[in-house]
Amino acid sequence: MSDKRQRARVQGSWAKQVPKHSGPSTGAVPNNHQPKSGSQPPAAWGCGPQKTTTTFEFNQPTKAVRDVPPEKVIELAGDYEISHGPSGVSRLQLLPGFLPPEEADWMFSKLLAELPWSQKTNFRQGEAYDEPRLTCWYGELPYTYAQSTMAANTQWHPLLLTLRETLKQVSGCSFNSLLCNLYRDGHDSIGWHSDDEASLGSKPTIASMSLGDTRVFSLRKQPPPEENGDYTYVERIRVPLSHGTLLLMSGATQDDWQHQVAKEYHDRGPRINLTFRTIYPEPEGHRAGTKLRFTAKDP
Ligand SMILES: O=C(O)CCC(=O)C(=O)O
Repeated sequence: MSDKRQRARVQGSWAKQVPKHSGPSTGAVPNNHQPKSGSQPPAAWGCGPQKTTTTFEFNQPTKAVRDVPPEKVIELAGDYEISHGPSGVSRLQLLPGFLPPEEADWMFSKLLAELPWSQKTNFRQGEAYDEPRLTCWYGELPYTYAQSTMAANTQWHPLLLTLRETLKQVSGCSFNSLLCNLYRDGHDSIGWHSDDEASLGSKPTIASMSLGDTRVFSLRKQPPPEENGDYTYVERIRVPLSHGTLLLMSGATQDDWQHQVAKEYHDRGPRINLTFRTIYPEPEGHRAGTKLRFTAKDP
């Protein structure tokens, strides 16, 4: 029987619906207990109390309400101290238009056509997966990350040697190696990580040159230990990297932040990213590709 008919039958007429009380929005729960009365017959008999009382109990929220910090955007040329912490100052330097457009166009098409691009297979918990991008490596030493090694390659493309020299003037760093990434379209990506392998040394400076379509370079702060690896409330920064832009990461950036280039679900053209680094021989007695924080703790 419908609620309306039930009320009509009980009350002998179309009864007014008991108004719903609106309680406080947080921490309040309805308490619809009927008053306990031994002497009153139940309402269903048509002669008991007709009114249903809705009361609310206020339960103090057990956890403080926390706001997710709004994502910051860095898109103008400048030096940015993105955090100060026990590991030191984390720094970004952004130089959009570092290469003039014609030079960037020319370099992009040469490198796209002439570098030895290939797809690397990495490992996670023993499972192999193909990287969702193409890469190539230059340096006198091999480079191991994600449990897979890129062999030493001293056959530098002449254009890359010229660029390396220019970057030395700007950054003061003598980079001895280079990881090149080719994102073929918006579906290619690189997941959250830090460039913090022991072979890159402590507080590395990394010079990252972008050519081709713009992609968003995102950073998220490492959560404090009490968050148990939960990144929900950490600070986030997005940096759009356009054709010809140079980004320098230095100080504690690799200790205190992670970065990624996420997949995009609208059309993106190809993009080349060149990350110049300084690489050192793997510390003695350590497995290649070990993260610095694990190496530092070991005896
Ligand atoms: O493509 C980029 O801008 C980032 C590349 C990167 O994170 C890396 O090579 O470690």
